[in-house]
Amino acid sequence: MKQLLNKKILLLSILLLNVVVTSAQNSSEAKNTIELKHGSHRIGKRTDTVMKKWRGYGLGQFIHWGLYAIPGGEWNGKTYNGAAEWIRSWDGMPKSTYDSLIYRFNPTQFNAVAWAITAKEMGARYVTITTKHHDGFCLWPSKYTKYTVANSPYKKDIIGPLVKAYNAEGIDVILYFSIMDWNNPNWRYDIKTEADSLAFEKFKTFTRNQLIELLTLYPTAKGLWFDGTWDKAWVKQAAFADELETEMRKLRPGLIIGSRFRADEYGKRHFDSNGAMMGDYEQGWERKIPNKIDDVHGNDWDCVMTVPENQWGYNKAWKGHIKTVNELIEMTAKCVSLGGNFVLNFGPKGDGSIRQEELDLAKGIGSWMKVNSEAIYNCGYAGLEKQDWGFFTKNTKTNKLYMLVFNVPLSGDYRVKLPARTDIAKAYLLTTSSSALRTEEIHPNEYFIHLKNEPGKKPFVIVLESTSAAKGSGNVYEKAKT
Ligand code: JFZ
Repeated sequence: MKQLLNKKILLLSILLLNVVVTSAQNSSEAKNTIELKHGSHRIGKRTDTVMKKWRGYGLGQFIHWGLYAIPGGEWNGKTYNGAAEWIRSWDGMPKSTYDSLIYRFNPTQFNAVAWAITAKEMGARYVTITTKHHDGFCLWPSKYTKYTVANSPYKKDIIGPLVKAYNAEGIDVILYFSIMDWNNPNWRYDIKTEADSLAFEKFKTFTRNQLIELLTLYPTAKGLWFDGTWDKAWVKQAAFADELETEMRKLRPGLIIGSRFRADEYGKRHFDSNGAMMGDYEQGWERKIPNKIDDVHGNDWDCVMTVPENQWGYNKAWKGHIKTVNELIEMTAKCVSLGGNFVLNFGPKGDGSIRQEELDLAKGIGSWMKVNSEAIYNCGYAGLEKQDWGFFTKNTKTNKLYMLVFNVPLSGDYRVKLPARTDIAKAYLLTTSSSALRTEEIHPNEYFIHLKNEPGKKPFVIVLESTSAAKGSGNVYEKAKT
């Protein structure tokens, strides 16, 4: 009897162990699970309406604007070879000279409404705006430092009018905020002495005050985009950052915070020591796009992209490859096909105007989006095998399937593999829904869609309507028994 009971207990514990191990693997792909106080606080994706909306944005705009737009990557006739917004870190420009740029900040051409209209016409559904970059200059009149727009010749708030103008166009705003602050005397890269520790405590209070101030002044902001969080001093603040995140979420329920805000108590960033993502979406896709769905580990994510390579702030002399309209549309399609959003960066000039190259790109993307945004907005991963002609997306509300074509096959045959027991009911061009394209079943659940190729200059979309089929169509032979 006792033996039987022991056996039962053993069996039960094996079963339980299995459940624990598989759920840990499913949730975080963790091999070992250790107890964490300041790791991830949520398993799986957020399911609330704010995050669902974020997931469906598809296309966004990033804005990097600050004092660095005035030198635009050049100082005293010399060119800085790094990212324009990092010019203060360059020996070629003395720090005090950089900091005095505040007295030259007077963007007479700045027009918040014009920026918002440009974004709207591009088809962006959210915008991330730098409220304060690493240089510490605040585009809002912060009470907690003198280094703000209020003390520049311009005097006025920039963030408020931008939030208002973008919201008026139906575009949600995310506030970019750099924790690292080169202007604040209490900022430290690391904490090595008692004095460092005292200074950094003050810096933490300052950071908290500014964040609460931003959320209070701009209550419609949907989220915060954190940056400058990689230095040791901040990485050591797991408890403080965790508490601050909780406080901000309490103040603004639904607030969206990416994985780049805080580290866990072992100093692990983005993903905690158990491999679980911290925050609401993965913020590591910077100027790079995942190649396959496994790369995103079931997480929400967005990709932020520059027009030339690694220039966020305004740089007078763009060098190297400049991305084209079609290339940027392809990146948008690729991101959406893998369940992410694509965010294109703009670096307005020191006078507040947007450079012509960026206006042209916005216009070009926008004219494509006007026709094809149905295949981008509220769309995501379609669960189908990737094909050479381009990307599949699927509308999460209507379940409609889209084929976004970037590489036209010379044969005119577009291969599609559907899951078992699904048939194509209808295929048609998004622009001409009334005429169906000819489809041919070539293997069970595998099709060619035939489309006479016309030399086009723009990527285009084929809509697929599928139905579930109880049996095969009977049009193909049985599989060989190998
Ligand atoms: C940061 C900033 O330093 C840069 O100026 C810009 O604002 C950009 C959006 O963010 O740069 C980074 C941050 C993280 C990575 C790369 C560049 N990263 O994780 O690969």
